[in-house]
Amino acid sequence: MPINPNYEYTNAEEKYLSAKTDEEKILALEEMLKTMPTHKSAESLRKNIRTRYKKLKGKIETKKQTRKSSKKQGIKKAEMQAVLIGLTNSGKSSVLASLTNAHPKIESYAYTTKSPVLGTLEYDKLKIQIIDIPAVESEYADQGIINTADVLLVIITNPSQLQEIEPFLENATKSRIIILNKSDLFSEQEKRKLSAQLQSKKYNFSLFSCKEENTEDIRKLKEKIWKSFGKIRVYTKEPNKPADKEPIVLPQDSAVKDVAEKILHGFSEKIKETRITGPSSKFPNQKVSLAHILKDKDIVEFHTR
Ligand SMILES: Nc1nc2c(ncn2[C@@H]2O[C@H](COP(=O)(O)OP(=O)(O)OP(=O)(O)O)[C@@H](O)[C@H]2O)c(=O)[nH]1
Ligand SMILES: [Mg+2]
Repeated sequence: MPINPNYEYTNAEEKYLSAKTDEEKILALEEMLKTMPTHKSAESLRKNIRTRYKKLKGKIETKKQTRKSSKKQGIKKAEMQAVLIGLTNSGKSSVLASLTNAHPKIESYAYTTKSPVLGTLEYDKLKIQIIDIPAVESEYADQGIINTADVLLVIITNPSQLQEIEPFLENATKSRIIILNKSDLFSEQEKRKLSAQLQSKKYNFSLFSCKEENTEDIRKLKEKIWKSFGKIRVYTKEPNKPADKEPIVLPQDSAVKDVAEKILHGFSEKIKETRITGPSSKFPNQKVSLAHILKDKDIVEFHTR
């Protein structure tokens, strides 16, 4: 459908096309938004411009943020790191408080969180670092952490917010969990509808409430978060002793040799015999080679020379 642009719009568009820097592009896009036709048939164009605008803003923010980078804020990346992403007031800090030992500032007004807050999620003796960052659309946003985290926890209060958040999530290959927070504000029927909607998009999602949280919901969400890292946990055991309570976390499809090397570099050369009990063994105490591929929750017993 023709959108019949006026002179100002055409002019702004030309500026955009000939812009050399991101800052020039942003200015031109702002002008395009201001001067573009307001009628219905121009709606998809407006959306398109807005998306371009937000993406560019995100990019410029990243540049700024690398200066006052996350290193300066003293965040050392843990083995498993997830970041809470969402618009302001979606409840990111509340989710951090529900899942971890952290006590972030939680307020009903917008843009409460102004710098990253760290928390440690504990699940089954596993420790997962969770970072609450300022709202993606805010001037305090931190693109750097979004890019380095292993898992993105996208906090929304309505599926429509996903479109607004998307331009800020450049690295689409990361594992993502959509958490529809404040589900206490919906009726049972509305919740079923929302679930069906998210399901139809094949999202990995959970409905959650920080107001009506219960231990079972929290446990399930923690489990989902752990699973999204795609790792396995393996318990080591000394002969004639019970297995260690603390698991060793490894990438999926790791071998017995990888466990040994993770315990101590060079340790695999000292191993005389390995016995496995668990999902990857055919029977308890099965003797296996260093090349044996492990599964989640295997117990590994090393006999050294
Ligand atoms: N009803 C309801 N309110 C919630 C829930 N989770 C958070 N809230 C409220 O929503 C408001 C915002 O919560 P925050 O956790 O500060 O939100 P945020 O996403 O961290 O917001 P900013 O840091 O300001 O961008 C607070 O008043 C919370 O009490 C929930 O599950 N249900
Ligand atoms: Mg917050």
